[in-house]
Amino acid sequence: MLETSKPSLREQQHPLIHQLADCIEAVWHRHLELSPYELPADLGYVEGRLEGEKLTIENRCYQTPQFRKMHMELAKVGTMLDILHCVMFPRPEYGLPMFGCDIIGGRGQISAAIADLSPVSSDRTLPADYTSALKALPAPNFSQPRELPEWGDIFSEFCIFVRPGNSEEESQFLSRVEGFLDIHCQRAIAAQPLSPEQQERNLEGQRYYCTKQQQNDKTRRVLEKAFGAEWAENYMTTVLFDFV
Ligand code: BLA
Repeated sequence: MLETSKPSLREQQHPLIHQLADCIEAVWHRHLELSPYELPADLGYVEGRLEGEKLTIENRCYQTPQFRKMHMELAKVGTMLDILHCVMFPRPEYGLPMFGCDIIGGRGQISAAIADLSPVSSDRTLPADYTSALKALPAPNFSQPRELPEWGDIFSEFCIFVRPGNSEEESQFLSRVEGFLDIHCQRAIAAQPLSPEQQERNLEGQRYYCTKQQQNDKTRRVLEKAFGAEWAENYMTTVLFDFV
């Protein structure tokens, strides 16, 4: 019998989401030694209903010697909502920032595209080699920047949060995220383990980052409406933004 594998959700999503999902995986495979990461039981692939439409969530998750968890999630609610969510959680042994990206679209238009390398050090600044590499990327030029929410103090000066105005801006977003990922993976491979005291401070920084992200009411509301408050709380604290 012919083995047919289920087509990935990205085939049905906005082209920017599809391209970025492919790009993230390509960069990960290019630079890193990936092993599987098991998500909590039953949370790899999830279906629910939201306002009469089917909500589908598809998760991919890996780990490497440098990252304890690299998570990419694709979600789709009928034709209403298309989502890509991605976070790379570094192992605390290394002084690496958090890569995070979220793209939200609906009815053919992206309303929010955000990406950052967010510091976790106690002075809340990025390592100097990150800063210089990020400054060397082409300067971003977007016509519709968006304002960060109150909890957004976790993001760096390099964070981009925009509504892409046209296909040129969509490509620009894609290139910039690829730039972030290349810089991040190259530095991760070269990273050296830190002292136990510094490791503890990195963990503090990761906890702060996750606690703030858990305050994103827009994410919570979508999950609550489809799956209920308890499920949403569990998903946000064990799959999206867990910490140790
Ligand atoms: C915004 N996130 C949003 C929005 C929705 C979601 C519906 C509002 C879009 C808009 O205002 O146009 C929903 N995002 C989700 C859902 C999931 C998700 C349901 O990931 C998962 C299933 N969010 C992240 C990460 C970052 C992030 C990693 O998950 C950043 C690195 C940021 N999302 C983020 C920010 C906003 C947002 C800053 C805007 C919040 C606001 O304006 O209040």
